[in-house]
Amino acid sequence: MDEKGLPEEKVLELLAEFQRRDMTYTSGRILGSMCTSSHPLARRVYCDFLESNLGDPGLFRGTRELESGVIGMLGELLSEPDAAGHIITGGTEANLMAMRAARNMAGAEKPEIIVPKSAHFSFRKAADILGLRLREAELDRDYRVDVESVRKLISGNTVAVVGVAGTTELGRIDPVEELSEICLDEDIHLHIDAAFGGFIIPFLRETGAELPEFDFKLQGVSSITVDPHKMGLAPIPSGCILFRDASYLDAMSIETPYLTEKQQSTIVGTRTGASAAATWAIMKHMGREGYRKLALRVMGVTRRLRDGLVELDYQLVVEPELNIVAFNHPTMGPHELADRLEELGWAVSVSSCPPAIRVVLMPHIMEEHIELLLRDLEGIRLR
Ligand code: 0PR
Repeated sequence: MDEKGLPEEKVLELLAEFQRRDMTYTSGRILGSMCTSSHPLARRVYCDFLESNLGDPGLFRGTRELESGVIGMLGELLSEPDAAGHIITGGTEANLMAMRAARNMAGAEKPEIIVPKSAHFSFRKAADILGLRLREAELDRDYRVDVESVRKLISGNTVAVVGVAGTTELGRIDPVEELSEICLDEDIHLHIDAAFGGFIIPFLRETGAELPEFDFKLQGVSSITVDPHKMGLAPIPSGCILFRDASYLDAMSIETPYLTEKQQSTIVGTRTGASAAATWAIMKHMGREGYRKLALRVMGVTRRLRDGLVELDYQLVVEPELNIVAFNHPTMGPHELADRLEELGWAVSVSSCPPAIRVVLMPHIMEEHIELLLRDLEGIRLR
């Protein structure tokens, strides 16, 4: 640190230089992210609530009510209006909390969790932090978890089974109904990672799309991760963990002797209320109708990309169910294709299972961006 401070103007000037090196969502060039431009209303509210601290909620009673309000709205959306939970930093923290609750409730000697091979890497972190053995279930030909494989991995030490509603790489939805039945029979915590899918599957279903059930309507589901900072249009960080009832939060609550709340179940102590306020604002502003329209729009853009790729003889990994398209060049490997696209200014990501170029059609990707991308992909095909 320098001895003397700089004038504000100078600091801002320096920062602008750094920020110019960042990519922007609005350029339409970020094709592999699950985050997107946040709504101007959400940004404004975020700044307004910057100083609130939900780690000491008795001081910020209004903001605490906003957090409860979001939990209520999301609980209702996911078929359990009395669900309990918190607004936290994102899917990683939500999955960690779910695994912690499941472990504490079960009390197994050598706790194990069963996750699909397609599960997000946050479960590896959770297993490491919580001392859980991670068992990976196989996928079927459609890249959904193979239910028989899950069944075979269940043992007396299993404390949780995880299903994914909207996998990170391909946007697949696991057969949650069958997982729910197994977990009810075996009395095992079933956690659904709908970090990505939670803000789009329910709305697509409302428009008549034939997508499977994945939420608390299925009695075996104990907890759900859903991230407002993905398809919910909330600013980063905003994740949400929902439990069927408050007993799961009690199972991991710690006494907090001198704070305004006497028990705390979140991992983080001092934590911003800005995320909860901004998420509340955007959900109130969008309403179900707004999210339905958004879901239909991104699926339209997804279809345009899918059709264009097929016309150009690129190979789709699977028919997209949600707004993620994974594909391959008929001869060139995905890493080489990713490099070519990068040279042309596109930031794509490469999936691992199977290796393919993966494009997430987030709300910042417009039809015109896809037309440009397809033109570049055509150029690559002709070379
Ligand atoms: N669960 C699922 C199904 C996810 O896809 C993700 C993140 C998480 C949990 C973890 O969420 P947080 O990252 O909020 O903790 N999926 C993306 C991924 O890891 C996140 C992402 C977002 C990656 C933007 C890149 C990027 O530019 O691929």
